[in-house]
Amino acid sequence: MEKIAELLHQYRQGKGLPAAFYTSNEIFKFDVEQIFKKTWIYVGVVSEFKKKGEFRVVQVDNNSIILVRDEQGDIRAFHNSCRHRGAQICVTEKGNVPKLVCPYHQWVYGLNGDLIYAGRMGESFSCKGNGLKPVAIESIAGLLFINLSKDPSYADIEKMKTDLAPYVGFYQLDRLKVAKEIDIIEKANWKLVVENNRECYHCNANHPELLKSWPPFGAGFGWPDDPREAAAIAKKIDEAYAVKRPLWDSMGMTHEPLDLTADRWYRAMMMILENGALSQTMNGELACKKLLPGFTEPDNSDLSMWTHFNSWHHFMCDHVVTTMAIPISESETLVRTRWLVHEDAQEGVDYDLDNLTHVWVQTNDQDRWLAEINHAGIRSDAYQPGQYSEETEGLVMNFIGWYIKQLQSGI
Ligand code: 3BY
Ligand code: FES
Ligand code: FE
Repeated sequence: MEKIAELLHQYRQGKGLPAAFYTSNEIFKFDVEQIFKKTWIYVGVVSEFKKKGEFRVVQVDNNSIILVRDEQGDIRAFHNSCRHRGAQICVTEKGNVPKLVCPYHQWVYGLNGDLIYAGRMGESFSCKGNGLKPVAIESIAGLLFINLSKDPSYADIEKMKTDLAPYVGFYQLDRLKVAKEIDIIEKANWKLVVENNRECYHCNANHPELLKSWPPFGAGFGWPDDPREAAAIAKKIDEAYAVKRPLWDSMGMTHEPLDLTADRWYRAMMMILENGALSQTMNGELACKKLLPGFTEPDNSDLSMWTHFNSWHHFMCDHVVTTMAIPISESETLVRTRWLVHEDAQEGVDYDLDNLTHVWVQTNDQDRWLAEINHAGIRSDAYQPGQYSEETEGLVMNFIGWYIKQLQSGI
């Protein structure tokens, strides 16, 4: 604790963190207690749970969590630890079950977590009071967030719901399906994974596939050096938005930019895809011929959303790409990406999986490599925190500021 207080003291606003924040196991443990077990973590999307009994298991540090759609259609979260002798109940990562049955001595739990059967326990034993321990779970128009704290901050998630649900709601996530899910494990501290995600300073040199459709200027991603050129581009962007806004309004889309503030730890921005692209594909054409339920015509918009600390999303007219980062250790981070399409879209007819996933498979791999060389370089004796760029790394600075604030509250 003293060490962390001392390190926090060394931290200078506007610069990166001292190396130990990225490399020390002791600080990782502190991150676990102060952040992963206190804040709302993005863990999944309603589109994964089509039927009742459909479940997913997600690991957050030592806790295995079951997410399951119950009889009423609600998605619940429970600790994956039997109330008998503690065994894990769900031992596969996903599946569909009528009840949750512990493999050890077959105690049976309902999908609402209640213990409903325990054999040979004698008359004095009561199932009541032996239900699975619940975990707080909230849905932001279908994006699922859990909180492992015994006393979660509902004010935080309610504010986020009010702010973000209008943006996300348009995309009707309950009418989409997961076409593909891919996990990668990055050999980098989770904060480097997030820092990399919060800037596009690295994009021009590293993301050729993304840049086929990604607007290369504006909105914190940097401007050309020549002020006249920058002004001309800004004018072009303004004109493009002036044309799109009334159209989005008429479709009922929420599209005003929602910026980070001192107490807003998430951000939404409606982007207009570049080069005439309608979707984040290599040729800019739709990745899925069946448009998402809210669209009758193709549209070149990309609602981009980022939440501290662990998610980023792109909502387009034909598919959604949604990503979560879950820290594993001080030097490993799970990055799980899902591609969602209309639930009635057919693979091979409406979409080709390789075409649908190509841009973000490549982009994620490039970002993995960047986070890994960043982590490896920080381990050098010569590393000292360098200065962030005000123009292009403002969102990184905001994330680091948020991180420091979370740590300070625990000291
Ligand atoms: O789109 C993303 O999620 C991030 C933000 C900026 C760069 N990058 C690819
Ligand atoms: Fe689950 Fe015994 S540990 S039934
Ligand atoms: Fe990137």
